[in-house]
Amino acid sequence: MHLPRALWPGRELSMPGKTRKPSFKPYTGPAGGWGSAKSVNQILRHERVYIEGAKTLIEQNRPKGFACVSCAWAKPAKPHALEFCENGAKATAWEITPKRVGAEFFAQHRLSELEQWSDYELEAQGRLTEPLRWDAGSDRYLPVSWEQAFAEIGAELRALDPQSAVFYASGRASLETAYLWALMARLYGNNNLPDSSNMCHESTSVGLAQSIGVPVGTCTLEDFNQTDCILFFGQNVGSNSPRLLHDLQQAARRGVPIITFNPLKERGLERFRNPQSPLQMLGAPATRISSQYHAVKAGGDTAAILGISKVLLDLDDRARAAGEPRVLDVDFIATHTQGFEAYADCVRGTGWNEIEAASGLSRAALTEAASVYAKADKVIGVYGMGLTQHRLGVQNVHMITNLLLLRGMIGKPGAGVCPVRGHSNVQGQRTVGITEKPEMVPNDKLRELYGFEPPMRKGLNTVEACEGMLDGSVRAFLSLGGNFMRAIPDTQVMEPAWRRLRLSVQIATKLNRSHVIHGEIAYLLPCLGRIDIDRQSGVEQVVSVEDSTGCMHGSRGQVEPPGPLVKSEPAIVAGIAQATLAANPNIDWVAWSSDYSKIRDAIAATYPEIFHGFNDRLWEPGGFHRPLPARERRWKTDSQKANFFAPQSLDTDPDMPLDARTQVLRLITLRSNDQFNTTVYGYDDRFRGIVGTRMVLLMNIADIERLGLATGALVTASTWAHDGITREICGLRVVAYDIPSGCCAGYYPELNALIPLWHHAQASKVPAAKSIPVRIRAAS
Ligand SMILES: Nc1nc2c(c(=O)[nH]1)N[C@H]1C(S)=C(S)[C@@H](COP(=O)(O)OP(=O)(O)OC[C@H]3O[C@@H](n4cnc5c(=O)[nH]c(N)nc54)[C@H](O)[C@@H]3O)O[C@H]1N2
Ligand SMILES: Nc1nc2c(c(=O)[nH]1)N[C@H]1C(S)=C(S)[C@@H](COP(=O)(O)OP(=O)(O)OC[C@H]3O[C@@H](n4cnc5c(=O)[nH]c(N)nc54)[C@H](O)[C@@H]3O)O[C@H]1N2
Ligand SMILES: [Mo]
Repeated sequence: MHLPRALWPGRELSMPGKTRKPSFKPYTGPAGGWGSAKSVNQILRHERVYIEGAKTLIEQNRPKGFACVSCAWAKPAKPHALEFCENGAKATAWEITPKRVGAEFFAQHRLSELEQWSDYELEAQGRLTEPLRWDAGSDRYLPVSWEQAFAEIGAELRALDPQSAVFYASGRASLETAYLWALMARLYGNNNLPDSSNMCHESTSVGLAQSIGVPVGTCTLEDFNQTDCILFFGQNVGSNSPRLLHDLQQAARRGVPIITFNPLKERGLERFRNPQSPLQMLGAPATRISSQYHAVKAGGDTAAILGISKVLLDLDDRARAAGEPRVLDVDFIATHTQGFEAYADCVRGTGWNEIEAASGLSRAALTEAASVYAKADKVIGVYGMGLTQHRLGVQNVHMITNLLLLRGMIGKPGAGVCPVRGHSNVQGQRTVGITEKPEMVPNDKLRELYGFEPPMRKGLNTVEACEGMLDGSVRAFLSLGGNFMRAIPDTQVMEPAWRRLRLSVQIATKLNRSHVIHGEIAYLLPCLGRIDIDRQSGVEQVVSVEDSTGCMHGSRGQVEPPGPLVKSEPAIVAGIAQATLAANPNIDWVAWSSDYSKIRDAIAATYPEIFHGFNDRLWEPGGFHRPLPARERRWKTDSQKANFFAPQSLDTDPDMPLDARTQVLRLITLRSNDQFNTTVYGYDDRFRGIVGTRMVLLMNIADIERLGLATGALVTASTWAHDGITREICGLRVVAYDIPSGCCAGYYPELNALIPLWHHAQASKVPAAKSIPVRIRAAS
């Protein structure tokens, strides 16, 4: 199969009104600081929400305010004067923009034309305001009534085999909406509930559950106040969870060592100046964040952690021989864990040459990291996509947990494992039932409460839903937010399959590519965002979310909705459910969507351990925590212990060619400082010194020379694979960058056509977006 040589999106637009010539110049400022203040200013002005935006930002992440729609980082009980960051402010401005995209817009543009638009242009048109149905004759979206939309969607779904419909969720919708969405799918008859987590922290859900018996992290904000050492793997805090920088800054100022592993020197992990502190803005020096910075090779973390473990075992042997206090927590290991011997054997049996080659780090560097860890009493291991998005992403999660278990760093104050979640409620959606795995569902409770037999067949995750579209077994795709067609791998292969769907239904705030590529019958349904005031039967409703630390928060909308025809997400889900499902005497969709406190009662009845008294606890300052057995050293694993796992391979991308002089590089796809996933706010990445373009390839100078390329030259990247499919992206500009030789980096989602669908984590099926084997050649 040969796909066209791709330069997609066909063209790039700069921010309207000012065309910026692409330029590349290392950024010398800290994260935060005046650069951040300026950037917030710019987006408020650009989205024309200066006064409204400033007022709204004050309510961000505050008690009785709204939970930020950007990242999932924890919200403190005692918020800072302004509890928002540069990127949270961008997300807010982007959502409350007064720009609108309604029927007049679609009357002017056929979908075949909109397909040529960039991600930026599509979303920048503004908020969707009325329900739309694709009209085949004119190739346009035409207005339709909600009644008609629900009726046709319901009729189509009823006519299909329930196994052939998919209910995708991006991680932004509230706990209330997510509960209804999952219940609707199960009443309809399947567990086809893939979500964005399948491309993200599913390696965490699988790996941590096996290691310590909980699918989520064990740390709270209080642990960050008490910790005396932080190990930080593969997460770009400055761009993707900037409020965590406050916690890191406070720790760094207390002298807490922060040891970072990342192939790129991310500015937020180097230096930070708090833009909300007048003193710091007026000249106090920026805080140094990382005390050690190790530029590990992409896919090299397992080897790096194995190396650190090796030093720890050596230090422990010596301490024991000298009769000194032990370095390993031998009591913890004996009482609470299983599998230590096998792990220790693997560590002792692996040589330094192998470890250095696979990690790209020297023995001396790993010894330096281990020596600091060995002396600390309360250690937190933080990580992000740099660990999860690899072929052996689950192994990476096991490895960071092994490292913490060696010294008893789980289940005590100031210590623990801390995956930094992505979407603002992605963790919560799983907690209230969005999962394709029936064993994660309280099926007995569902039977008892709603008197039906929940489906027990495993549902489709994201990769499997794509496979189903390719083989034709998936016929309908309903999307609760997100931009599936841009976020998934192999976008060029998938788009034709997506067009063969019988039914595509998109519930969304803004226009994106997954809406303009569509099925035979296609609906685009506009919904309220979390910052909009949501009135049902004249009464303002509130919703709730779970943050990265397992803490639940209420959220109250602040601004008038974008138009009278826009419905709330719970109302849309209820509308589809009513039109699709047989009446059930135990379920009143209208009552639920008119009063969300009734949905919270249903959530509390289904998950009493976590959500008892939900409505009463909704506004507890700082939120309320879900119980986490691992925090109390109760291990809900098969062995009833915390498990060590020996790695199966040192390289987390074992199908990459091994030869160091190979022509194949490991491509890391990542986010800029000016995007939220597929939402592109602009074409600059301030921290990486890239201005005016996203079509870049960051390369080590030695690789540029070795491959006969030149800085600034245009190149083509093609995937190294043997499945007969040509995957290519041309028009990428080479930027010489401080990145380990053998690795290169570029932006998601522009490069997603290069990731084969099968190139995913073995155990979790998370696409291995951080290590794609590619060849680079000069543009012909
Ligand atoms: N402003 C903003 N905030 C966001 C998002 C956004 O797009 N914009 N997205 C949200 C979502 S859904 C998510 S999941 C999170 C994502 O937040 P992150 O987890 O930070 O995800 P990435 O930007 O993909 O970057 C991952 C980091 O891992 C590093 N890395 C790459 N490969 C490796 C490796 O093999 N080993 C190690 N140690 N490091 C590696 C990269 O250099 C980069 O610094 O952020 C959330 N927050
Ligand atoms: N190559 C590569 N691919 C990746 C990644 C990577 O690092 N590299 N990261 C992966 C990760 S971690 C993730 S989480 C996925 C993200 O995948 P998705 O979650 O599917 O994508 P988003 O870009 O977050 O979705 C943006 C769209 O959501 C809609 N939206 C925004 N707010 C709301 C709302 O309140 N309600 C509703 N109904 N709709 C709303 C808007 O229409 C907007 O266009 O991408 C994955 N893909
Ligand atoms: Mo994510």
